[in-house]
Amino acid sequence: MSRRMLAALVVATMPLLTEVIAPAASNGTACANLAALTIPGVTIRSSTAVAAGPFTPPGATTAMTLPAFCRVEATARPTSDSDIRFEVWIPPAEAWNGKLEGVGNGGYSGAIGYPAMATGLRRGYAVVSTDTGHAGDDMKFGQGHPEKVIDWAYRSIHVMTETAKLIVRDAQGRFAEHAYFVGCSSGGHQALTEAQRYPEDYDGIIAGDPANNRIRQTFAFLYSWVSTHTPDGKPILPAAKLALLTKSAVEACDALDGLKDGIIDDPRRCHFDPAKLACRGSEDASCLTAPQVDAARKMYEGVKNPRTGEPVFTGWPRGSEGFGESPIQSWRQYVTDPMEPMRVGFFRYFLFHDPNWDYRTIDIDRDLAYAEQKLPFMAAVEKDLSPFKKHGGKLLMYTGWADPVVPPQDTVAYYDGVVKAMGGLEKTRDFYRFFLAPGMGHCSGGPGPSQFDILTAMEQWVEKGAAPDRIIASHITQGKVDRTRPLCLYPQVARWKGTGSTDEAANFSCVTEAPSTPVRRTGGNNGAVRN
Ligand SMILES: [Ca+2]
Repeated sequence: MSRRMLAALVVATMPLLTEVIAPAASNGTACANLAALTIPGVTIRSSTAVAAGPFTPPGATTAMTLPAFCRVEATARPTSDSDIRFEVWIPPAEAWNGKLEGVGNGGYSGAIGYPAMATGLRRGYAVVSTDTGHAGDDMKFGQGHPEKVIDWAYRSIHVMTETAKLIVRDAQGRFAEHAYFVGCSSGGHQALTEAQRYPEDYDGIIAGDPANNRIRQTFAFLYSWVSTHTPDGKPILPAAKLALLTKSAVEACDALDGLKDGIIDDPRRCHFDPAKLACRGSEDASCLTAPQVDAARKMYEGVKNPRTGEPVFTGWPRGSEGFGESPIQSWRQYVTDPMEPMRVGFFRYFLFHDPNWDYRTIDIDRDLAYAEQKLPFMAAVEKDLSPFKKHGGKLLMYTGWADPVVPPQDTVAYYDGVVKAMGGLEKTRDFYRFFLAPGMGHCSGGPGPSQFDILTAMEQWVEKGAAPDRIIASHITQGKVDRTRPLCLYPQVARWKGTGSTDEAANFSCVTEAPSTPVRRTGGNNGAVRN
């Protein structure tokens, strides 16, 4: 149902509320009275004015400090099996920036994204987030509930967005002037889904490290797990060997970009072979056994169709193996640590409807074809974005070159595919711009600068017509900025100008071709040589 049709229904069913009950500061409806709002298929469970100060969201143990807002809890049931919970937080009229922000989720998370909502609210946005139609990260929710799988895959974000627009309109007495969606990981998948399926939902969409090629990515998780575990399920590559791989890959490839700064600028140019680390005698901390070499090679190479040899999904980039202490900063969290292949529930509960399905029985040729036929909506890979462009929408995408969860090569391939479908780079950049972050992990962290304000870039683009050519990113250690760099408009890359600190963004240019810059040694992240 279109926004106009829904709006007409709301107006028709409650002509008095919006006209008569108006708080002093606006022509909108007082917070408590929003509970009486009637929207087809939606139940408003509560609407409460929350005073400025500490607020502890459901499921959290610590309070966050928030400005005053109107908290609306609602449930949408677009199908009889749907139970899509979402919250809309609305600033008071005088604090509202006139805009709506939808925030994305992570993983198969059945949880409202309160921290992201808080960030938006503090900027003056009305914000909305959903649990995507189920509670918890366990994929069992899909067993026998195909409609809930659809709610997770694309419907919940669309429904929360349409409904939030109406709730905000009622609260403020007018529609938001602009709507933005911001998400990373699964949130990046949701972002691209919105651009592909619902081109009118948002004026600006930010897709970070998007896990949009979801079906093939899930097959890659399974293949990678099998490749990195013994037949009885023991991990072949311990954490220390993952760190050794990163250290060795960076040593081998750091200077390829002309600057020895601890970052592999573009891992596609890095062909470090783990066989270089093969143990000559017995295994020790500085070498890899033959099975470890083989496992690492398979991780880099990616999945191929066993029958045709065609690539199914790219491998993971060199530099992503183990660059940090936490499991998400390495292959551990999604590949080597789990007791079974990550997201094996996709096969058990969504695809084969068999909780006992054994991953050892997979036939990638046969089962991939089946999955893409049965669950095509699980992936957001449509490359013709003409409807979104025609609507005037703007799309900003970013990803980390050292992402150990969603391989950046696949994100690049998607963007290149869109460029082809849309008739070239210029016709794509008009509405869709891509920024790669060298040395950044999955959505954040890593040796490269990974903190940047892309929402401001989006606001400038949508509201002022200023399309971003570069985005300044910071690397922060213990709260202190120790390096800044520009993230360049793809396919441009950042190159040091040859003078000044290599830790300051101003000393870098965004260039299309890498010039033959002399190699400069800086001794890691913190020990840069300054001119
Ligand atoms: Ca480098």
